[in-house]
Amino acid sequence: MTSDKTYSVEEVRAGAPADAPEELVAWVTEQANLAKPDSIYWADGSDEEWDRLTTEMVEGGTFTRLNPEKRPNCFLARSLPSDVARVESRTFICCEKEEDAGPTNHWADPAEMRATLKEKFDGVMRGRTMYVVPFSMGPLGGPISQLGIEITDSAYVVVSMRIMTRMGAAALKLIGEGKPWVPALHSVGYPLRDADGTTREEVAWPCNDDKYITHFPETNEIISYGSGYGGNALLGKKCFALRIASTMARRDGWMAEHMLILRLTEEATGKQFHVTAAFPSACGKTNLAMLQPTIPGYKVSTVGDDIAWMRPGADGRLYAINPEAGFFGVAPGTSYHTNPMAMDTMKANSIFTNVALTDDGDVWWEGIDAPLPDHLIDWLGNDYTPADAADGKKAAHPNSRFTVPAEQCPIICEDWEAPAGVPIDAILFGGRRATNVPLVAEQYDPAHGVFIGASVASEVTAAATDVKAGSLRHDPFAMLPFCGYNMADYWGHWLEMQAKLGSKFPKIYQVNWFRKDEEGHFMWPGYGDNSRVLDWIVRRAGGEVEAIDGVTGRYPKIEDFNLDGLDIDEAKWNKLFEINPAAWAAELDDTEEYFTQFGDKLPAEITAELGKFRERIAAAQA
Ligand code: O2Y
Ligand code: MN
Repeated sequence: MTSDKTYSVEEVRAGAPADAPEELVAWVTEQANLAKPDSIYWADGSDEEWDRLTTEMVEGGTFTRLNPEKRPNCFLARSLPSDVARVESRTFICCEKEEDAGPTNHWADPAEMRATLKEKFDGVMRGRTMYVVPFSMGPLGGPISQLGIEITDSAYVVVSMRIMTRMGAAALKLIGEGKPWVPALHSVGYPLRDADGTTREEVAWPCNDDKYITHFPETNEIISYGSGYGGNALLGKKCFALRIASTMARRDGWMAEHMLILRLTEEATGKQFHVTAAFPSACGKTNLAMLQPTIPGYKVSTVGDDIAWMRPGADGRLYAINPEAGFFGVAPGTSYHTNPMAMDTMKANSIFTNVALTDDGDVWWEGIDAPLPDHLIDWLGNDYTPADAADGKKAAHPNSRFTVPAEQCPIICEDWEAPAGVPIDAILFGGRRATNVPLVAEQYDPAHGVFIGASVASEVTAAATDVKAGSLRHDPFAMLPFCGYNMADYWGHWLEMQAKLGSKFPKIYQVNWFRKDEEGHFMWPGYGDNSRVLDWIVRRAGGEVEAIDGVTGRYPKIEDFNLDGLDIDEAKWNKLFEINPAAWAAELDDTEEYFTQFGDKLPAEITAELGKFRERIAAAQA
C-alpha cells in the first residue's frame, strides 16, 4: 500500500523557485496536503517545459502530434463526450448574500461550498503531479494587468495556459515582488489512487461527471473541480478575466467585459479608431476581431477576440487591454473564406481539441476549406467516412477549439500589448437575431446605450450545452454566464462609469449581422462586409454624418452608408431596418418581464428607457 505523502512548508519551499513568496508557498503546501499529489512541479513557461509536457502527453495518449511538415509543434486532444464545453449549470458564485449573485447566477453559500469542495479535493491528486502555474492576465507588470496562480493536476491545462496567458517565471517574479495575485485551484477530479492504495489506470482525458466551477468574489478565489475543458479549466479566462475581474472592476472603478477589441485604421490619413464589441458566445466574435475589410481605405488589426479590461485614462477616455495572450476559438466554420487570419494564426504551435484528424496528420472540421476526405478519425477517435456525414454525424465537435498564440496572428495590432491599452471610440452590442433587430442603431444617450446592452438576446448555438439550440436567450451585455455579481448592479456600474467619464465615454451601437428575409436567407453578407458598418460607426461617432431617429435607435441614411458592390438596393436596405411595431411591443413585453426578476435593483434609468421605447413604438404605430 502506498501511503499519502505529507508536505512540510520547508519541503515545498525547497522545491519552489527562489522568488516564490512565503504566502504562496504556504498556500501550495495547504493545497498539497489536501489534494495529496505524488509530486509538485512549478511551471516556468519555458520552451523546454512545453516540449517535455507535450511529449509526455503524446506518450500518455492525451495528445496526438500533428504532422510536423503541415502543423509544426501542433497537437490534437480529444476530450470525453461528457466534457466538451463550459457547464453553466455547474458554475457558482459563492458570496455571503444570495442577492449579490443575483437571479441570473447560480448562488452558493461560501462556507457550504468550501466544505463540499474540501471533500472533493481530499486526495483528488493522488498518483498525479500538482502543477503550480503562475500567470499574468494582461501584459506583464502593466497598470491594468492582474496576476494569478493556477494549481492544476492537468498538463493539458499547463500548456494551454502557456498559450492563453503570460505564464511562468516572469509572472512569478512579479508575485515575488509583492504584487497581489488570485489563487485558482483546479483538479480534473480523477485520482489515480484511492485512500487505501488501490490504483487505477490513467486515461487520455481524465475528468469527473460531477463538476463544480466556483467563484468566491468577496475573497477573489476560484476553485474548479471535475472538468479538464476550456473555460472550466483554463481559469485565467472566463473565471478570472470575467467573473472575478468583473467584481474587482466594480470595486475599483474599471470594467471587465466580454468584448473583442479591434483597431480600424483609415489608410489615407493613418487615423486610428478602436472599437470593442460584445456578442454572446458563438456569434463570430473571432471573425469580427480579425475582419478583412471589403471596402477600400481601411485596415483592421486585432487587439483581442474575447475579453476587454477597460479603465479611464489620464485624459478621461476609456482605455482597453486584452488580458489574454491567445485565442481559444471555435473551429467549425473557420476557414480561409470566413477567417483567413485565424487560419494563418494556427499554422504552428497550436493545440486543437475535439477536431477531426486526417490520414496525413492534419486537422479537419466542418466548414474548413478542404472538402471532406474519404477517411478521417473523428473527434471521438472513430473512423469517419462520407457515409457518416450523410448520416448527419459531425467529424468535429461543434464546440471544438483551436488554442493559438495571439502573436502569431498576421494582423495582430502593433499595440496589442501596450500596457495602458488603446483608447476606445465606440462600443458595439450584437446578437444572432433573425428578426426585429436592424443592421445598426446608435444610442440616443448613454442610458439608452446601457439599455441596448441590457436587452441583448441571441439565438442559442452549441457552446451552452444546457440550453436548447435555436431558442432565443437573454444575454445582457453578453455577460449572462460571466458576470460575477448581480446583473442589475452591473448595469448600475455601467451607468456610473458613463457618469464619471461624461461625454468621453464611447457611444454605444447595436448591430445585427444575422437578420433573415421571409425565405430564411441572411439579408446581410456579414464577414468582411461588416467593415461597412464599422465605417459608418466611426464616421458617425466622429460627428461626420447625420443619423435618422428610429424606434430602436438612430439609423444611417442610405446615402451615407457604403453599399458599393453589394446587391442591396433601397428596398433591401429598408428591409434591413424594418421595424414591426407589434413585434417590438411583444419583444419589449418580454424584455420588461425579464427585467422584473431584478426587483428594486433594476436601475431607474433602465425602467425609464422602457417607457421611452414604448413611446417610440406608439409613435411608429400612429
Ligand atoms: O466551451 C468552452 O469552454 C469555451 S467557451 C468560449 C471560449 C472562447 C471564447 N469565448 C467562449 C464563450 O463561451 O464565450
Ligand atoms: Mn467568449
